[in-house]
Amino acid sequence: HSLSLRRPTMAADEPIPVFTNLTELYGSLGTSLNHAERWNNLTDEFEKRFGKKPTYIVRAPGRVNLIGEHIDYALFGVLPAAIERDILIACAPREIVPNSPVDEQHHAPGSVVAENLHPKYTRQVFAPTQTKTSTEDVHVEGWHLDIPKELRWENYVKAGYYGVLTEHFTGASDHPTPVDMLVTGTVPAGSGLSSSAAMVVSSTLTFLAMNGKLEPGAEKVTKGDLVKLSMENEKRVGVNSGGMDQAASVISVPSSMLYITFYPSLTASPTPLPTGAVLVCAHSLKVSDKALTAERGYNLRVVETLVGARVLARALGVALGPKEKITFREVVGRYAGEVDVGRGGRGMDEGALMEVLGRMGEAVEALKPKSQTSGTPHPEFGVTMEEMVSMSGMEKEEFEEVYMSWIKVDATHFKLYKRAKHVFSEALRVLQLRKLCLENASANNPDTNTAALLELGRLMNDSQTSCAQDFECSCAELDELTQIARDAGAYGSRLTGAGWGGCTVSLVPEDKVGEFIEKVARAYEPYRGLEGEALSEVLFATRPSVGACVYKF
Ligand code: NG1
Ligand code: MG
Repeated sequence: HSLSLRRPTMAADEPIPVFTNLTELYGSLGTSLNHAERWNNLTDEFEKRFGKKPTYIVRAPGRVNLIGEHIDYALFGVLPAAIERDILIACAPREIVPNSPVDEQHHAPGSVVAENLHPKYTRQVFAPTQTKTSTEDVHVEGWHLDIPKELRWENYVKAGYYGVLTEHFTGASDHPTPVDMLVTGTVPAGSGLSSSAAMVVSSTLTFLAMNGKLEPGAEKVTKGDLVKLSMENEKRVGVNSGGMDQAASVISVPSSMLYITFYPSLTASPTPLPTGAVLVCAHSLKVSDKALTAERGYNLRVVETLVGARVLARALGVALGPKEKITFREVVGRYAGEVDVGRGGRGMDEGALMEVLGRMGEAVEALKPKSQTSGTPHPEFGVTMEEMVSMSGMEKEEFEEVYMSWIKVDATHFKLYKRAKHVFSEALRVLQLRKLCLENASANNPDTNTAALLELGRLMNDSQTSCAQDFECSCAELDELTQIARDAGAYGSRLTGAGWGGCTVSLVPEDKVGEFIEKVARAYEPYRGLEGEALSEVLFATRPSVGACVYKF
C-alpha cells in the first residue's frame, strides 16, 4: 500500500557542463545577478597578475539546506539547493622556464601559485612531492601533498588537488601540470552555506581541467564522479562530512530544491517549492569553526550516530558484518527487508521508507542505557565510553579500531538516544516536506498552496527544535534569530548547515520579503548599525540556483 512518490531523477551520470560561449553561460546562471561584471573583472585581474589569459574559469556555488540536518552521514535523504553565491577560480597552466627568477617551488612539477582577490587571503605557493613506497608486497608510486591541521585558506585548494593527484597520477612519469590560479568568492565563510564545499568542488574542478580531464575526448567526468571526489577531498580538511554539500553544489538545478539520496546510490530529484514563498538566509554572525571544534561537535556526532546504529541493529536483530560500520539508513533497510540495494540500486520507495521510519520511535528506546549502576544516571541518557562499548557488543579493542581510530572525539558521555531520535524524526520530516511539495505542485490550487506553505513552515520549526534539543547543534544566537524570523512573519525558520553558529533559513511569503528583512534587521541585536551592502551580506533572499560548471576560453 506504499505511496509511490518517485519522480524521474536527475542523472548523476551527466557530464560536467563545459561552456565555450559566454551568452550561454550567463543564461544558465540566471539573470538576477550581474555575472558578466564579476567574470570579466576576474579575467582582467588574472591577466594583470599572471601576464596571460586564463584558460578556464570554474564555478561552484554554496548551498542552503531547507531541511534534513545532520542526517546525510547517516545516509538519509536531504533537501538542499545551490544558492546564487559562489566561488570562481580562473586558472591557466604555467610554463616552467628554467632559471627564471622565482622561488624553488615554482619549478617543481605540479606546483601551484594560488592568489585570491580578497586581500585577507594571501598568495600561496606550494607543490606536491613524489613518493615511492615499497614493501615486500606493495609498491606505490604517487604524489603527496602536505595539508597542515590549522585553518588556512589554501587548505581547501590543496584538498581539491589531493584527490586529483591520487586518482589520476599514479605512474612515475605522470607529471601534474603546474597551475596559476586566482580565486574569488561571495559565499560567506563559516556561515553554514558551505563555502567549504564550494571551495573544494571548484578546486577539484580546477585541477581536473588543468590536467586535461575535461577536454573533449578525455574520459567523461560525470557530476556523480565530481561529487564523490569532492566528498573524499573535503575529508582531508578536518571533518567526516556526509555528501550533501558537494552534491548540492554540483547537481543543483535552477528554481527547485533537490532531494538528494545517498543510499543505495546517489540520486537527485528536483522538488519544487509551493509558489508564493522565498528563502531568506540570515547569518547569526556567530562563526562556526567546524574544523576546529569537531572533536566536541561534528565528529563527535558522527561517532554517536554510527555507534547508535550498531546498537539499534543489535536490538532489532539485524545482521551485521564483522567490524561493519553500519549507518541508521542501512539498519532501517535491512530491518524492512529492503531489496534492490546493489550498486546503482534504487532501494525501497519513499512511501515505504516513511512507513518504516514511523515505526522507529519505539525501537530507539534501545539506545537508552539499561541501568546505570554506579553514580547518578546521566540526565540526558548519556552513556560512558565503557557502557557504549558494552552496548555495541564488541570487545574494547575492536570497538576502538572501528569507531575511534579514524576520528578524534572529546567527551565523557555519548548521547546515543537523543541523537537517534533527531535522526529518525528529521529523516521523516524531509520525506513529509517533499511529499507536500510534490502533491502541491500537481494540485496547482492557490488555497492548498498556502496550506502547504504553513505545513512546510511547521516542519522547519520542528526541525529547529529537534536540532536544538536532541541533536544539540544549535546555539543561543540561532535560537533567537529563528524566533525573531517567525515573529517577523516567516512560515518557518531553522538553522541551516552544521549549526553551532552560521546561518538560519526562513521560508517567507514573497510579497512580504522587504518587510520581513526590515523587521529582522531591527530586532536582531548583532545587526544594529548594518545597512546597505553590509546588511545584505548577512541577511538576504535567495533562490535555488544551478550547480557547478566550467567555462573554457
Ligand atoms: P556545513 O557546516 O554547512 O558545511 C555540514 C556537512 C554536511 C552536513 C551538515 C549538517 C561538511 C562539508 N558538510 O555542513 O555534510 O552533515 O553539516 O547537516 O562538513
Ligand atoms: Mg562546510
